[in-house]
Amino acid sequence: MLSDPITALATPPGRSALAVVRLSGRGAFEIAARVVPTYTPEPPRTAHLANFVDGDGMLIDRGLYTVFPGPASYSGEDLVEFSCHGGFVVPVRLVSALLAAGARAALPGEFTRRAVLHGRMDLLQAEAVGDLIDATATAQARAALHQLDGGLSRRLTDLRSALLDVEALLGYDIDFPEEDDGPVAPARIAERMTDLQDRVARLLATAPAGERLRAGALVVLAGPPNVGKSSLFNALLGSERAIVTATSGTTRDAIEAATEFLGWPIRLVDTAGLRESEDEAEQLGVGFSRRFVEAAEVVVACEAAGGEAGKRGSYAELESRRGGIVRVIMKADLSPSRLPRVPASGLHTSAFTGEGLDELKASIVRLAFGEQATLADLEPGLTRERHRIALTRAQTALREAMPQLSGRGDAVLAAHHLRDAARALEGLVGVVDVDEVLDRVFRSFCVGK
Ligand SMILES: Nc1nc2c(ncn2[C@@H]2O[C@H](COP(=O)(O)OP(=O)(O)OP(=O)(O)O)[C@@H](O)[C@H]2O)c(=O)[nH]1
Ligand SMILES: [Mg+2]
Repeated sequence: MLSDPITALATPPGRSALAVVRLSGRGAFEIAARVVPTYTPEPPRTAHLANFVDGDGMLIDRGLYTVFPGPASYSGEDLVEFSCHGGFVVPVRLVSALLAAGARAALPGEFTRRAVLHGRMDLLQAEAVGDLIDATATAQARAALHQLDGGLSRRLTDLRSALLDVEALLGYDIDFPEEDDGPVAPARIAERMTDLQDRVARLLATAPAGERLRAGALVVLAGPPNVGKSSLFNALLGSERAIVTATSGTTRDAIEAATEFLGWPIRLVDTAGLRESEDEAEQLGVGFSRRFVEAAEVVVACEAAGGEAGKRGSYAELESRRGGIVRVIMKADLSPSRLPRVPASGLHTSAFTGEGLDELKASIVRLAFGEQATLADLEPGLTRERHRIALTRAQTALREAMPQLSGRGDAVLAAHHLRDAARALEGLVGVVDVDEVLDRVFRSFCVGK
């Protein structure tokens, strides 16, 4: 049922000073009154201090509750937020008491889902709520806040109304076909269509960067064995994740770790040293390395320090791929005076002294996030596959409309394609309530959101 009362813990379970429990839906206030003997809905949006009790009148905790009458609440329904002490007992007892008093346990993302269904936010904003919660780097949080603020929604809504405008122009043409030149000059429609196609293409062009920002850029450390890749990996992460030994061929598997550099999300990968080997496990590891190098957004090409001759020569292999590459000369501490410090030859780093690590992080961010890193405020763009699929559908529909707009074309058919393009955008923003879309969007949410 759409508005049946639901409840859930909105904060992570476990030891904490405070926990927040939410209750939303029809009858929420009556249910709250069964758990709070002194319950009063007045004044709303104000914290009340009160005892919370279970069905037997046993004290659960003394805490705060706040009443948010719908529709001006997060979910758009009558909603009560309880803040109680955290830990393993109090929040669970409070939720149980609310369940016993008539609420049901909320499904993942159900509060936000209701916010969408009640028009408190659109689907893109709901996705942004999820992204904000899942953000591990500040740049991700910033982009999510921007989307939550409606930036992307506005861009798509504008596009949709531009589409409907053209459709209306066509409709005029269809209704008054006898007028030879037509009341609407074909050139005017053609011009508008070109503009629409440009706008769709520009939005689609934001998808790779947006998706990379959500997922994190894949950055792969690669190079000959024993040059210090795993040591650099650990130094960049600030923790001992990969095994380091003085023996060549230490790393066999690719090791991936999620981290952030200067507020940008990075998936950092340490790989097995690139060399021909007799050892089967090492050979397989080298195969992995090559695949990661292929897929990487940025490769850190690790070269032995000047003193360690004979470990050069793997650059050609790394540079033949497309995408960003940072050349790094390792173990700068070994022979600092003898090293040529020419910037063009690459960065000098030392996992032991920390030299060059900040420069390396900055170079990686520049390559991985390019213009986004220099833009103070991110332009709202696409961030998910779902967005890309919808925009691609709109693009195809516009393309199909084009031939129907010329002299011998069928204006009715053109209007049909435009409608299809508009519908693609509507499904994206959530103007239409497609249950399947909702399910997909909220599947990954946490309970209580
Ligand atoms: N002096 C100095 N030694 C380093 C530095 N980084 C790594 N080493 C040493 O170099 C050796 C190899 O280091 P690893 O980090 O295991 O090298 P690797 O490139 O991961 O090696 P494989 O996994 O075998 O490909 C170890 O003995 C490290 O202690 C550094 O910055 N300075
Ligand atoms: Mg290693």
